[in-house]
Amino acid sequence: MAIALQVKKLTEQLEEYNYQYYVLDEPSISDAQYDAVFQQLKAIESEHPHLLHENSPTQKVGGQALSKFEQVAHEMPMLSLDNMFNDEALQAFIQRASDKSIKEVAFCIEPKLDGLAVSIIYEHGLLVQAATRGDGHTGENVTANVKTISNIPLRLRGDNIPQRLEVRGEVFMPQLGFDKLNARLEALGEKSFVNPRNAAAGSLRQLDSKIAASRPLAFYCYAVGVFDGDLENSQYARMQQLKGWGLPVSSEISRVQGLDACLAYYRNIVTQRESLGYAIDGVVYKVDDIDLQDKLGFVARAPRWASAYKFAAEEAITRVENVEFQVGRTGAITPVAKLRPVFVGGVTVSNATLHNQDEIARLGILIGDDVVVRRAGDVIPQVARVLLENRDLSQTQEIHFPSVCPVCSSALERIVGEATIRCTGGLYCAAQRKEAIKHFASRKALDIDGLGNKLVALLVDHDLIKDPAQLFDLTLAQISTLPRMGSVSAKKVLNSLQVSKKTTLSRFLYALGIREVGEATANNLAMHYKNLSALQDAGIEALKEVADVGDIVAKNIYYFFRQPSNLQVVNRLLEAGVHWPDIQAVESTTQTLVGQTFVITGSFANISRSDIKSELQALGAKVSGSVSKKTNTLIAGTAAGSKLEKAQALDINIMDEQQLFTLLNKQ
Ligand code: I6G
Repeated sequence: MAIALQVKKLTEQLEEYNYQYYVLDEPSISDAQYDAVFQQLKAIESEHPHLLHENSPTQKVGGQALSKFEQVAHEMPMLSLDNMFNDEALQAFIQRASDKSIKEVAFCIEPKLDGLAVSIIYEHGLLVQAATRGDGHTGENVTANVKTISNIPLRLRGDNIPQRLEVRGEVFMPQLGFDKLNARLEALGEKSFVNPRNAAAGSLRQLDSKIAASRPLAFYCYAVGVFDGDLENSQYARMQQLKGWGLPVSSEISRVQGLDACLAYYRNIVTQRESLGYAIDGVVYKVDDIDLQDKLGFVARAPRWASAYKFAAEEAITRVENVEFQVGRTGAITPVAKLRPVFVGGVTVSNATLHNQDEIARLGILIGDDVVVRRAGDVIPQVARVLLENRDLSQTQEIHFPSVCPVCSSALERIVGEATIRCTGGLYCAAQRKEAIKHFASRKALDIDGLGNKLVALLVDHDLIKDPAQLFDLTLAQISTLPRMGSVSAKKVLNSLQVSKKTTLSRFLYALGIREVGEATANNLAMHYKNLSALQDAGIEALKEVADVGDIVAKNIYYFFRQPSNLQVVNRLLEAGVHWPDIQAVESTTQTLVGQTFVITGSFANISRSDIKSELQALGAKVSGSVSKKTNTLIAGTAAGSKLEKAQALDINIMDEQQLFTLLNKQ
């Protein structure tokens, strides 16, 4: 037999065995038999390297280490899910979906794995890219690591596979593999992982894919992202399609109707939780009908057609050894219980927030008390209750709320109607200064690389900066004389500071740390006012016209810009050269495609699809995933499939790559 044909046959044989083993859970041969075929293929590939394909089943071993992960923009944002914590919330979710439907609504349900979300793209059936969720818009390119995960096919099998298909799902580490990995690390004298989720995250973020390959990771798909062509119109049926193409889908997935069946599924999974062999933290409910999903749409960053019913938080008993008072960015004083370390909800907990003075009174807690601590998912550990029956008055002490700020000794104030007590020191208070500067430099704000918490603390403690604007006055000499800061790191920080000056109005507004102005509100303000001075001049009533801005937020913004010290910081930042593109000017000169809807299909020789999408959006266009009567133009690359046919049938304008480049004004 010709060697190339033999390679093809052995490859197909191994792919079929993998499918039987990992997807169907029905192996047809022994491990030894599998290994014999694997070794045969490997031997041929090493003798005939030109026949070695990068997606060969032998290539699940990792390759050269990377120096860093590249950033990947998601073509469709990777959203998060809303959470539900009781049966009533589930009932309300089902009701909201049912209100939009004339038929009884079916739900596709599956356990919520406690791992990391990833997006995997297949083109012409071959795995070409895998990325972490990141912030939902941009993640890290972890293709080399994901390719080593045993149950992820490097090539899809079967018929009618979309030319381009993005699958989304969870990478996780099964319990058995986790236990073995930790035993191995401990035997080597290395640090073990605290829980399977951290182990999965640590493994997926290995720059050396050979290390990732040695880690027992697994994957289950739970959604389709972008795709060409047509898929089934039901979530459940889509998941079965993915399974048919060789992708692993949870065997617990089910389609049911009605509250009783939805609740029964949840209760059943709770009883099975310990025996599943992997960590889960709830159950995900999705409206099954994709048309109904589209009708329900999205709210903020989560779909209205899906929600996660989370398991009750885990609890453990421990002792309060002390209570400390932390000062936050806005001066809020938060009492924090320092606990005898206890393992709960997958991590060792030694701090729990007591929120405020009212909560201390409500709990009736004393230092030295035994308490029940509760932790769910990523939520900050809470003290659920005090075990009064264990209290020994000779061993307990009352908690005294400080009468002045524990950091700067400024007076404290409590606004009527608010539970929070705040330090009045503002940026005079070193704690508020540190938090304000950390916030200013954070990723969603000015994103100053290298300016981490430790360096901020050093800068403030050495009295080098008192507010964010002074960051831009720092000199090489000042930074490099700080402990553990050589001149190389200092130069990097100065360079990052320089780079960060070029920003956007929305990042700048968020960075200012105005109380209750988060990322989304900052963006709404920027889009509404378009420039800083219009926003600064706006009155409270006018501010309330901006999306998501209510009375309290409007007042926070208004008074922020009436405070001379804040205005001074803003002006000094502008003088230091912090700048952003003028939104109005950009819009009037470049928003040439406003009101037009584009669809992109096929492959392009000189530009990626995500770049086409970003460029069109930058010109004001809407980019949609499917062709309809509302589509103005289809951008069709090579091997464009059913979207091209549909666009032709609907007589929609079609552009090829060359015409697209003309439109985008590119060479
Ligand atoms: O975070 C998630 C976990 C599980 C999900 C999800 C899921 O389905 C089983 N599905 C969606 C649509 C999203 N997040 C956004």
